[in-house]
Amino acid sequence: MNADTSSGVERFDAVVIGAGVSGLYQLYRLRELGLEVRVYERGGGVGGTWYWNRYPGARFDSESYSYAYSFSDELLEEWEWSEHFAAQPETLRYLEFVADKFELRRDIRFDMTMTGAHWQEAAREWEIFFADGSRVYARFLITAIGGFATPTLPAIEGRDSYAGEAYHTAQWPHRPVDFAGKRVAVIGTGATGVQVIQEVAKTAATLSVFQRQPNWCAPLLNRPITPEEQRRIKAGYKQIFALCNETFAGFMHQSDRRNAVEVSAEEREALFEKLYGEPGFGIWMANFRDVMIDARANALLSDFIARKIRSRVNDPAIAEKLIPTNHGFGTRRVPLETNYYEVYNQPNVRLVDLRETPILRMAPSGIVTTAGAFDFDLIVFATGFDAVTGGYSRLDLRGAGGRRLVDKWAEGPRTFLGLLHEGFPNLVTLVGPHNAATFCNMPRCIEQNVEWVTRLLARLRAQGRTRIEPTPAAEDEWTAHVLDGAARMLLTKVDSWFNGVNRNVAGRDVRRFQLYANGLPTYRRRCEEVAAQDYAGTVIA
Ligand code: NA7
Repeated sequence: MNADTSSGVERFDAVVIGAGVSGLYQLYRLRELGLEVRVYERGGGVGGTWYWNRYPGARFDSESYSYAYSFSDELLEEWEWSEHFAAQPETLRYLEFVADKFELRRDIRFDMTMTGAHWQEAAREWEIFFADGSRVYARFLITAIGGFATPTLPAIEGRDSYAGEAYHTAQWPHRPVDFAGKRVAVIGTGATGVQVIQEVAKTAATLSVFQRQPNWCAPLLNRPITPEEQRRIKAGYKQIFALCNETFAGFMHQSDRRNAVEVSAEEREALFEKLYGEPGFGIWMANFRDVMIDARANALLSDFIARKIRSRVNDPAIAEKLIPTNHGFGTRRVPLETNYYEVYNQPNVRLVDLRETPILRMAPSGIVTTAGAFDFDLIVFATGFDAVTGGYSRLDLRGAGGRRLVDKWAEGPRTFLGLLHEGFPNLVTLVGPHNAATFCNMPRCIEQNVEWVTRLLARLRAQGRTRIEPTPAAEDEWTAHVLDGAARMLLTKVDSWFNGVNRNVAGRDVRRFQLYANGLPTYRRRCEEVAAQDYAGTVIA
């Protein structure tokens, strides 16, 4: 099976959708295997998430060196990160460097938006459609669209009537946007909103933050990497990746074996204080092991963070508005911040609490709340994404017998390993729902995903097999494993994109867990067991 262009129709062994972190690596591996692979990318360049999210302040919450690809010693040696938590332009440069180094671009077609794909049973291939009207065929369809392919604008009456400058953070212009002297509004206070607010506050004449719900934020504590640290990082890559692979979510932070509710108040406070003073996700990932499971433990941690917020915000009334009351620390994605709380001490910054004064509508000059009309020169929508399954619900994906993926997932995702799909032969979803990569220091899980898929395709090829599909029983078992594991976590009791809730999208107001919360080591072990048993749970033909 090769790329067949003789009839004017392009046929591939595998088509990969997306040229972000996972698509680039999948291309590299499948090409190495000798397959004919083509990547189609919606954007004008490589980078995926890091191509689109160019808003000021966009930056890693993962230690840069823990986010790097681990597969090439040469690449690890050549690339130098400048900061412990690199900003978006540097990450994009890194991914461009990777694409150049491994000559990946020759197999990528840019500005190509996939609109759907239909499985053709007789030919055992996917017919794949694009927005420009073209189509190609592939034995395997591998989606590498990430979890944040679909930005969502707020469902506010009159939104499009606003006549000033307005940008969603994930559709940011490629030219610099100047805030100086402008009256700026930011809607949204998730991980993105927090990053962008910190930047805008530096230069805007006025900044109004429209907050519907506060999130629990913690210090990032970023700084440049010194030459000595650079040497140590390069010498220690093996240990860094080994550590990440042992941890729950692939970060360099191993959880504490103790329970918060069992130690003394002094011991508890000491660990909270230590972690709050350390860079990165330690406060979330290296905390007492019960804080994400036991509501009492979580309340102790939340109380500690609340005290920190009160100590950083001058106006006590504003501090209270910034403290979440409807969910505990870490039960939604924790935004990491740099002087975020201090922003609210600035005279040019105003917090608009939408629980007290909801938005009524948007008008040509700005935003109207129950407290009155506010005029703006520029509005930033940091309103998030139709995350994870949302990227799939906009695709016309039809499997065997014309069955639609959106129908299959109508009551929530059902998958095998978050990678394979009953009724959708030869469809592989990297970073798919119910896949560990959705709750992970992404590249750590992405490398696992890609390497597992590569081994599978090598096995099929070696034995001349052309079709794989998981059994309904295997999917049932996997879905139960995912949901049972999640049920013990406090994060399933809260509205967030983790649970597929996005009130800007019709039908997305019911909690349906779409991540994987049993941890990377368990996920890896389960995937290894399936492979070791010659892909038990699938039918190969
Ligand atoms: P998030 O985490 O989904 O945050 C979106 C924010 O926008 C959040 O504060 C929302 O408030 C707010 N929002 C959404 N719609 C509205 C409307 N209609 N009115 C007012 N406010 C609204 O997205 P992010 O981009 O910050 O982060 C996504 C992931 O990207 C992140 O977790 C990282 O892993 C990378 P709400 O909380 O729903 O009340």
